[in-house]
Amino acid sequence: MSETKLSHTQSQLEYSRAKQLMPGGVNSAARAFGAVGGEPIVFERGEGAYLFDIDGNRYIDFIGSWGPMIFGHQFAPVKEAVHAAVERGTSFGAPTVAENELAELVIDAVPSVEMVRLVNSGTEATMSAIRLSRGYTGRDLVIKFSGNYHGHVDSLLVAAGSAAATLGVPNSPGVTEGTSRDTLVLPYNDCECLTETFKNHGDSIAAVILEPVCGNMGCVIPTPEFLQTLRQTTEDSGSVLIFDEVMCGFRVARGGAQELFGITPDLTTMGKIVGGGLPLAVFGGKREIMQHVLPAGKVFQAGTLSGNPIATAAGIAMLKALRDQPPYEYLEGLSKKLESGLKAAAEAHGIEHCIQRVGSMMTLFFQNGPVLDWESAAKSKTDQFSQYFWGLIDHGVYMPCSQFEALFISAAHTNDDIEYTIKMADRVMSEIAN
Ligand code: KE4
Repeated sequence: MSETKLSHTQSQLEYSRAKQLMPGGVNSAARAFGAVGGEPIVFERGEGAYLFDIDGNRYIDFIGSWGPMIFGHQFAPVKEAVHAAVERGTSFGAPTVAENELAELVIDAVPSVEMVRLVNSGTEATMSAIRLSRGYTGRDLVIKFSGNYHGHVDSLLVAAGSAAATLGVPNSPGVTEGTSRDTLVLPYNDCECLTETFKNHGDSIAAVILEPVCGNMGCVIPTPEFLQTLRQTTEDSGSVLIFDEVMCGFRVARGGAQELFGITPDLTTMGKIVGGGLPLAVFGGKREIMQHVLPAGKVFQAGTLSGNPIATAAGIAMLKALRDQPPYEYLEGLSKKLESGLKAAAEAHGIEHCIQRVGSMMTLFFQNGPVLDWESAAKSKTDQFSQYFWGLIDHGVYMPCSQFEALFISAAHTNDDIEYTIKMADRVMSEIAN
């Protein structure tokens, strides 16, 4: 169901214009509402916990630009830092002090990171981390997990083959057999399959990459045993363990999932929050590995706008705020309240549900759960999710536009916002139930 009672006249006009200019009228597929039907809403501005569309509707925003807005939109320290930086020029293509400052703040926050390289997107970070792992180990194979998304890196746009632990098959036109041949796709949280794969391929595996808290199949949490097995098997075989913390980094804790779970990866990719909403991401980790990146080492990596003055200014302001006024306790209180409120609403109307949450990222699955991997996530009733999504839109609440995403709460959200959201969710759930 994608009809909505709010007026979206201007949005519809702008969106039909956009569809003539850009594929699907968007600059990222995730925004096109493909998973919920209907047409995307066109926004004019964000302020704190709210988004305002071009028809003048206000929404409580639970996407937060897919993660970066942990302090809400127009966070003053970031805004001021960006304005000041613009006065000094937007890009020099040469070293600046700000890059050193941001690098030190990342290293200070994330336990396993001794050295970093700044890039422009999460995709660039994971692509570079994979290349570095292959260059460092001299091996070809990379393991990823079904339901994990690491950006549109050719070698990671790979679906699981027919049986588990088979060589991947391209899951996008344009990705060649050759590119996917070196990628193994395993089920998430499956220790046996992981151990078996290392037994069969161990000394050809360059790296394992995973979301240490998943957001891209909805919020799926690794079991402690899975994390330990990952660390042990990669250590034993000399493979690189890459935590893709582009989404959960600085989100679930200042030091990310690795701080929360006490597991130390070899490399970490970070994005979203670290750039304060500007195009900036990071890959980093053990100095011994990072020293292989050109020009210190031989693994090629470069980028015109990497570490540019505006994005680094935003990132510095963001990481200083996370260090000096950590929002995590406040976020935990609001997130717990939202989780229990949504649970109560679903229970009250007999809707099958399972809520999975780590800190201020969570997913309401329309099924009984538990959701441990892609196979179980895929059992969710996505039609009910679409009804829930559009029903909330009508009440001015903007949830992630897919069952297989996580929602994010920010430090700009208030108790009132959460209570209102729960109330509206209760109304929408009663409509779904009848
Ligand atoms: P970007 O290239 O979009 O900056 O980052 C790719 C990426 C890498 N790793 C993880 C764990 C990610 O979640 C992402 C991007 N996340 C999606 C949301 N599921 C971004 C939204 C979009 O693609 O527009």
